[in-house]
Amino acid sequence: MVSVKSPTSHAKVNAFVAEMAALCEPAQIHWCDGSEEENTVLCKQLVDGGTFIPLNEKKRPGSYLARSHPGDVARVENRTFICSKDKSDTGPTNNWADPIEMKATLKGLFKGCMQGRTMYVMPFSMGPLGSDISHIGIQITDSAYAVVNMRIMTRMGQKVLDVLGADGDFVPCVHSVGAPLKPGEQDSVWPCNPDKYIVHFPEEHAIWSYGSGYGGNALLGKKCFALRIASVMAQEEGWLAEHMLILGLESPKGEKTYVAAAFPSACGKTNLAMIIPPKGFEGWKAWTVGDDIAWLKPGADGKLHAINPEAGYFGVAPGTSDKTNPNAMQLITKNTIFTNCALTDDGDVWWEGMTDTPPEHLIDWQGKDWTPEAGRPAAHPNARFTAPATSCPTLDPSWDDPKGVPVEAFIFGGRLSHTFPLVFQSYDWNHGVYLAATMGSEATAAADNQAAVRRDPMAMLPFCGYNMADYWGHWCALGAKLKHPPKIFRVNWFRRDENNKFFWPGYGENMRALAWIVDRVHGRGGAEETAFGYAPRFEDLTWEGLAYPKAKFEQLMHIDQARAMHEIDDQKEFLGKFGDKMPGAIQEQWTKARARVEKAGAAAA
Ligand code: SAT
Ligand code: MN
Repeated sequence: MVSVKSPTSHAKVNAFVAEMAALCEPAQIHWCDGSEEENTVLCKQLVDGGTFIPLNEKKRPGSYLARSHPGDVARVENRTFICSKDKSDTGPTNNWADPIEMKATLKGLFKGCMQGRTMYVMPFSMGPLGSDISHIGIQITDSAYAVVNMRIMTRMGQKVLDVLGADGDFVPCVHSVGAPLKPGEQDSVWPCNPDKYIVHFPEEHAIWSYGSGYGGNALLGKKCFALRIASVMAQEEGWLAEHMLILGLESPKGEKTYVAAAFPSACGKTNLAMIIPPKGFEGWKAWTVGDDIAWLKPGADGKLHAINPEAGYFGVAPGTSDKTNPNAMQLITKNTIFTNCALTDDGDVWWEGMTDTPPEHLIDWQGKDWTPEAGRPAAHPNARFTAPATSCPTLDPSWDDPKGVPVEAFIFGGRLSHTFPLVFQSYDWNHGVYLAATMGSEATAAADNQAAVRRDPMAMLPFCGYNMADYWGHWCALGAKLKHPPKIFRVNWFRRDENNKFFWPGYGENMRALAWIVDRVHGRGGAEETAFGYAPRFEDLTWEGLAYPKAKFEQLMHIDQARAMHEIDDQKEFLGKFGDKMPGAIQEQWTKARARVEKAGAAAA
């Protein structure tokens, strides 16, 4: 092994790197400085090795396309483990393994796993450098692809070591694609291993990931650190690590209100993070702080202050277009890494939904010729773009502020055809926690029957690093301590009418619900009490610029007693999984919610 001089005097960092080098046996070690020059060298190396295809410099300057191994295209939830000492601390919604046994398994897998490869050492900051809300990680990896992606997604390099100093805290993150090279062996374009392990040690605050080079499996700052390990740190230290976008809404008068919102996948989270106010909202501005993750800490002012721990967007490409999200389309015009998108004949990328008519010829995500008659998607459904936040046209001026931004509302939603109105507000904090704990999306887009709701509490189901019931308890406890807790709302953009058509146009028009939320936050918006919460009447929303009949709005907001009762009784099965870990406050909220629906039914009868 070629040893290089460490650029830090941090003894624990140096010991960690030495220990990993001894275990993984790389051919060489490279400490990432995060510089432009380093990035240029790594990208060239990825091009030379066939992992990166440079895109047309005129159409997508500074951009590349990568195609992964067909067996390595997404996060692997069934190979994701939370290894707490006590199994009950992992809870019924996570995979548990004994930490001592798992460490032994991993040490076996990692022994010699970087032979013939470079071990990169990446110091990275989740959040603005030096912010009280930020935290630092050190990722070891044998993937240059992971390095160039992490350089976009985090603040990475020497500047982080400078902040860390000689004894700062860091989360050790160990990653290998699990494909050692024999002397003289030709590397593959996307090295990986069929055996995959994404492992978290919550008590140690450590992450080990083996076998995958894709997305959250390899960019360990994202879901592994910023959600699973950070949620544990947040419980220990009294803050929140959430799967939320952060959006700043500025009125024509210059009043700025920040909201944070959590949705399960396929609910248009990136679109909402980059929303364009519709007709009738002239003078309003929507600012993006983050599209995926929020860290929120209580401030001296009694409010929650949020940062986006990331510095880039790792977004789903299919479905993104000038119609659905023009801001995202602008975000990815340059300096973007595309993964598993299709390649056009003129060296650009394409994916399903980008244009109404597909190009006549493409090279698909597996490198094969493709025509519209092919009968298979040209881009993988989980094809991604990695783009720097600084390219986002709606980037909030405070996105990099170490103090974060004050969050005044939490918004939770799902994709639900029936039962749930467009928007309503919880009666209080704990009621809001209950509404978030029981949220979810329909397992299938059902036409008329009452489809099963796949519960995804706070959209954290695969991302909470400890027992979900303890997490709800933490939410309740934190809210009680805040002088000015955010108000909590539920939204549903996806309700369908009796013809199975969406009731609500969605996209930019969602601004009408957001504006009501802003009004409620500032104590202005009108509302009525319903079985679910405070809900807007027709006259409480702004209708300028949209012809939406009052009768239709009333249907959109209607709570059907039988459906509501079915929903509440259905929640019992999910909540029951947590046994006596279940916080009494949530149990109580469920009982109250059921009583409200019962009472509304009796009043209507
Ligand atoms: O691959 S990521 O984990 O970064 C994105 C996702 O699957 O949610
Ligand atoms: Mn996400």
